Amino acid sequence: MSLGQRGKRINWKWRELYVRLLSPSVFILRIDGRNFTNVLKDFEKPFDIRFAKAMVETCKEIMREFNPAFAYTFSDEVSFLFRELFGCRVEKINSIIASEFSSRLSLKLGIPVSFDSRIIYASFDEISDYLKFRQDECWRNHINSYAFYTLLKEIGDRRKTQEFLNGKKSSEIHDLLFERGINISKTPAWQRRGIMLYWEVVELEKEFEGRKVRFKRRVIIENWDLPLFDSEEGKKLIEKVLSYFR
Ligand SMILES: Nc1nc2c(ncn2[C@@H]2O[C@H](COP(=O)(O)OP(=O)(O)OP(=O)(O)O)[C@@H](O)[C@H]2O)c(=O)[nH]1
Ligand SMILES: [Mg+2]
Repeated sequence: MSLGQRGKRINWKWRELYVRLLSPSVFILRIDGRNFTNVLKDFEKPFDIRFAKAMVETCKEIMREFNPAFAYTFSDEVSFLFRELFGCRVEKINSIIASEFSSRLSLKLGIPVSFDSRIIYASFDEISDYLKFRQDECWRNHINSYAFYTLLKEIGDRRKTQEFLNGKKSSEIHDLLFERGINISKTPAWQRRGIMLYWEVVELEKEFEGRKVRFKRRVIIENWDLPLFDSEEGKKLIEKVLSYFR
């Protein structure tokens, strides 16, 4: 307790107004890189496999440390599905996951990076719809990035390139790129649909004192060749991934 400006006693603990803000017990958390347009200016455009691999490796470390059911990533964002983290304290969850991710990725890239973080409420049955929402964004981001960087080479000015593309339909962009030798429906699946990491139980066999011993182990699967989340195959995959928390 200390004396404030008008001589009133202030209990500074009470001014931690947001400490009681709580998350649901199961929640989605999405982080997004701050100013990555500039941070990644020396990386290959529109997609750099080295950056994608660094993101995936960092997701794996977060999965081992905090045990989410999945991580779904594209561009500079990741969505996780967590259960009961830090007594559901929103400030703690957002700040710790963002800083763990940022510091681990900074070490891999050799440049300082930071991420913002938000919690998204979704009931269990709504999670597949959320994933479809992010996968649609991945597809839009993929088309726009290819179009932007391909046309920037011709136009030479970022603002003019963006103005030229504004309001163009995706079929028009498809044709523009096709004329320039890029078929955006044939680019690598991870660029079009994102990358998902999740747990799977595998059975392994080892020699132990001359005898074969079978045992089960939880491993992280990296899926760089995802189906569309709203296809039959996609729905089955999500069902399997969510069974980790059921
Ligand atoms: N060069 C390069 N850039 C990438 C890659 N992946 C994502 N980006 C860039 O990262 C940026 C992500 O978009 P945003 O999150 O909307 O933009 P931002 O600059 O991070 O801005 P804020 O998130 O608002 O701070 C885009 O400009 C992408 O082009 C990559 O593999 N290579
Ligand atoms: Mg960003």
